Amino acid sequence: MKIHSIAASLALALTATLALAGGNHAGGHGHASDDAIGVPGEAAKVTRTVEVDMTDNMRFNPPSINVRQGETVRFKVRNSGQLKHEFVLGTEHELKEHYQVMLKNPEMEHEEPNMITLAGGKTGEVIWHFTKSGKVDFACLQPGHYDAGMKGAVTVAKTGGSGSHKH
Ligand SMILES: [Cu+2]
Repeated sequence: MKIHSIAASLALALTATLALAGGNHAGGHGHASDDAIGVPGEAAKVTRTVEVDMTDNMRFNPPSINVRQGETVRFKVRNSGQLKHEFVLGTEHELKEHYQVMLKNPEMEHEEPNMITLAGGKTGEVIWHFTKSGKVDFACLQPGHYDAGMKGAVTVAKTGGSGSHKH
């Protein structure tokens, strides 16, 4: 619900997007477009493990990750800094919206299958099934971190590509 009131206050910037989203948001909490980035994955179906490091330099290492459509990826996320960081998968639009909510509610604790929040020195994981080709963004939504450039992207290659093979 908070996401919606924030969205309303950003109406000028978001008008176009909200219009596109139509009535989809009715009972939601930002979940309407989950399948735009894929769906939560099952541990038993993991096809690839990717290690992601989060640092107090406000960076993800690596900042760009390549997977293939249909893969279930285990992101082994490590916070090698001392500050709290998080790894959140989403569309750029969702991430920006969520970040605005976090700025206004810095104490907000949130937990969803598409994210992991870690205190300094901790590790955790997110298992995600990439169902569509394209780009899936990720970011740290802790106040100030996203603005400082703590973001990256997963490029999801189309499987069974028609003629776009490169060797
Ligand atoms: Cu961070």
